[in-house]
Amino acid sequence: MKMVIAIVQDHDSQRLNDKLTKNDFRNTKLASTGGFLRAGNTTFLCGVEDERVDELLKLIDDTCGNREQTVAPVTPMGGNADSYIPYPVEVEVGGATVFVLPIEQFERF
Ligand code: 2BA
Ligand code: 2BA
Repeated sequence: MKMVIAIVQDHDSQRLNDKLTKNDFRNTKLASTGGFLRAGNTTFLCGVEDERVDELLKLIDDTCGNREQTVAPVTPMGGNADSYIPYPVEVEVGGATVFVLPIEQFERF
């Protein structure tokens, strides 16, 4: 058995939760905060049999994979108009940070 820890964007968490439950991956969802951006993210703990780890990783990748998103320009309020980009730009958002740990013992009391 393995413990898969997946840190994902809040934006993806509901969809990931739905897919995990639908595919019979038992899981626990924690509200977490990234140390760098200090913004909220979501951490999933998922204890899973060894033979289903790859299936789980694929599900996380498919649900939370990086994607390009178009960000509309924001008109500068005063300040330096030289840096203003007057057209939408593509940025990369999403993705997941995943750790797979061995489980020494699993009990349900
Ligand atoms: P929940 O996911 O909200 O599940 C609550 C209870 O619902 C479970 O109790 C179990 O009796 C039932 N249940 C959950 N998923 C099921 C399914 N796919 N089919 C049938 N019954 C299901 P517990 O097994 O005692 O788990 C209590 C809580 O412990 C779970 O809350 C979850 O937060 C965590 N948990 C359990 N197994 C886990 C695992 N493999 N990985 C991560 N967290 C787990
Ligand atoms: P990611 O590398 O995709 O990480 C997203 C979130 O995953 C992180 O949020 C953190 O909560 C968690 N995480 C990533 N690596 C981890 C690790 N080794 N152990 C435990 N948790 C981990 P944030 O810390 O807020 O970081 C958000 C994004 O900022 C990161 O995205 C990365 O692109 C960037 N970043 C983080 N630290 C950086 C640094 N020291 N220098 C430059 N960019 C950094």
